[in-house]
Amino acid sequence: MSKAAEAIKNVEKISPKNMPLVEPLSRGHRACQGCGEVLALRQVLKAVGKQVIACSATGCMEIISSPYPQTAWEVPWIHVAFENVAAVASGVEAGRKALIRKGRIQDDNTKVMAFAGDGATADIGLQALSGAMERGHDFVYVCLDNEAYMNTGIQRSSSTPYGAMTTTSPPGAKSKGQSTWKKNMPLIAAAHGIPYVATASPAFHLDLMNKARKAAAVPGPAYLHIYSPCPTGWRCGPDTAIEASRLVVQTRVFPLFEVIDGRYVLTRDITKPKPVADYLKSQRRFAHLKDEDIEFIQKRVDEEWERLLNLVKATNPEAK
Ligand SMILES: Cc1ncc(C[n+]2csc(CCOP(=O)(O)OP(=O)(O)O)c2C)c(N)n1
Ligand code: SF4
Repeated sequence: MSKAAEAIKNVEKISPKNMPLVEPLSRGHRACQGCGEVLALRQVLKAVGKQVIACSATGCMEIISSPYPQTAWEVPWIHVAFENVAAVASGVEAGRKALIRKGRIQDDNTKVMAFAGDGATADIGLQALSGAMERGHDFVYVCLDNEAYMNTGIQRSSSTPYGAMTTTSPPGAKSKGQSTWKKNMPLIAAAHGIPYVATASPAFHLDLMNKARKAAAVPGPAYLHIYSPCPTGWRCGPDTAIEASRLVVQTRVFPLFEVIDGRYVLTRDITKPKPVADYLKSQRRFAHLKDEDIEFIQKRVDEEWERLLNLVKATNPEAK
């Protein structure tokens, strides 16, 4: 059995019956009403608990949780630059290891975790993240993907989906909105050969929380990529985050899967997918798209799903 699979085997599974009561991210933060990103963050922290040192890149979750002299964090927390959260988490983890080796502190299984938006992860902090994964630091990196640079006013990122309206990808006579396909960060993380990679969505909260627990349990780097609706930036009502989080999975736009020591596992098979149009039509950032644009997106989503199934087949030869 692989090292990650061995560690995951002993993780206590969260169910509605043993839902943790701990709230490492307290009430009273300043996220917008209906923010899906803060909900995802809360779910992760409830699952992992208080034995955490949190490193936060600049972005929405840092701004809304830490208006000095107040804080919503009930665990040790450090705010670092937009571009280097994985490097700082590496330093914290290496420092702890050295102190444990010298007998200066006890090894109490505290987990070092890094939290960052998609802009910090897929664009400006990618180099630091790649380095930390390659060096094999024992930490969990959580990308809270609201699909744009929200904190500074809804600019596109390389994780913004094709066709979406942002302030720097405005639709018009000569533009369909975002002109490139969303960067596949989970597969980029998996290509580093790290022990654990997973995608999650806050509508499937038990799945999300159990993946967070597994990520914290594996020795070495773990990467969690969490779909995080932003009603403010997506121009939607504050009651839309969960519905979007469900539809994105049911339409296969954002598949739920794990990569455990290189082995791809689909954690929710979508045998009867809803049309991608159902997902797109529920959000105003896609309101300008024409039928042919939606057809193009549907075709690409179908292709990406097939590609994922092929990865599952290729890495689970015993299941053939
Ligand atoms: C080097 C650098 N460039 C730009 C900024 C300004 N800045 C702060 S937060 C942010 C956007 C964050 O976007 P993302 O990481 O996607 O997180 P979100 O706010 O969407 O949660 C930007 C551009 C900065 N702090 N540092
Ligand atoms: S701008 Fe979006 S991601 Fe940021 S706090 Fe508001 S709803 Fe959440």
